[in-house]
Amino acid sequence: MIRDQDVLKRLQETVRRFVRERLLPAESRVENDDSIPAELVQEMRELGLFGMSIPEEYGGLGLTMEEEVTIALELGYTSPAFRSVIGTNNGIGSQGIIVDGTPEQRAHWLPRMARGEVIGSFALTEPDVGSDAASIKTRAKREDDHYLITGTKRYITNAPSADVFTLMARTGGAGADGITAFLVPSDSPGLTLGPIDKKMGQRGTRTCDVILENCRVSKDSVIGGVEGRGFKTAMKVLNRGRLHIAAVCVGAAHRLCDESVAFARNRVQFGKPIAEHQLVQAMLADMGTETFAGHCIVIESARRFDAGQRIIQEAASAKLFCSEMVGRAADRAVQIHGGAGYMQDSPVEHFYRDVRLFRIYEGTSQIQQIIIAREMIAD
Ligand code: COS
Repeated sequence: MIRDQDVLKRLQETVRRFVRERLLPAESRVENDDSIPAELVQEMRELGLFGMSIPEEYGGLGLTMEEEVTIALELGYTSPAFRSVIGTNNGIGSQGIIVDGTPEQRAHWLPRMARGEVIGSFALTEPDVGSDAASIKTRAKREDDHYLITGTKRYITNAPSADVFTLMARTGGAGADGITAFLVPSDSPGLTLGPIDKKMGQRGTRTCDVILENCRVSKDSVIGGVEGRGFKTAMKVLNRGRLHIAAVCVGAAHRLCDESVAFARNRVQFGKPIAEHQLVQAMLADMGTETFAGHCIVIESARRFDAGQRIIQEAASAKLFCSEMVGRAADRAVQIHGGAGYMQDSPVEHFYRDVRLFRIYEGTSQIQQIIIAREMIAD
């Protein structure tokens, strides 16, 4: 649902200009420095990008899902690391509080998250627990008016800069019902961070372990104030997150198309631009068609989300299709660029590595397939 076409169009144009004029020129700097320049983070704050999906009553832009994916499509056009800076505050780092938090938790955290003064992060994955999210081992033990949490969380996006974690820990027995979602401030006693991970791509995005040793948090830090609801909170957060990631994938595929067309029009082989060779045209056509298909699946799924429909299958389908699709687009883009595409100064080289993660995080392609099939069979 788009509430006001003109307002959204203005926001979209502003973000598009920001991406093309400010972020694109900084891509190689981010690759080399493995960090996002502070002045660009500040500009993102000023544009309100940290609070896109946070309700207006808490100082955010309160975008609907269709509006949010429209902006995510724009942000996806550049290095994914830029989107990651604001990604957790809009998605997995804030949505748990928005969908299941108490009024006090919302009032305490959301306004500062919306302004980008506080960074939220999401801690579900563990050294031995990835896809099988219901089997997490981190334990939270209640003692008087507080909990003591012990365990390790792994590959946690934005953990090095996070102020608060939406963190899943076991308060009950085995399985999904024994899991509780906590809001754990990063300065809680007993919480430390591991060294920053060295990754294949997405340079500029920081991930690391979050280590909890009898980490003490108040009893009021249970999201929604009720134990045993953490798994469902996590799943609801991921449904929305998967749609957002799908939009980012389509944005990246769009960029790969544009780079490939521009290169193919200029690169001359056998006496004419390679864009005039039919085998190159076939690759361009496949990229263009699949990008368009991804765009359609994202917009339609977002509309269904805004209409209040159950979109578990749609979100998984969008994530599956778009993350696999952008992988194929990146592969073709490198192929069209030939040797130049294999060089680090080519824009498509880092995308080739960056987009690989989309098929893994927020649920692997295989997990999305399981979710889709289960929904189809249950229907
Ligand atoms: N949305 C809303 N509710 C959901 C849900 C979803 N996407 N998926 C599961 N649930 C609910 C179920 O309806 C069930 O509720 P009831 O007990 O009321 O019936 C409950 O949660 C338990 O679900 P289920 O029995 O399906 O749990 P499983 O252990 O079989 O696991 C999968 C389900 C595989 C779908 C889940 O573990 C998953 O998504 N794994 C991937 C995790 C992931 O994305 N990790 C990436 C790291 S986070 S960046």
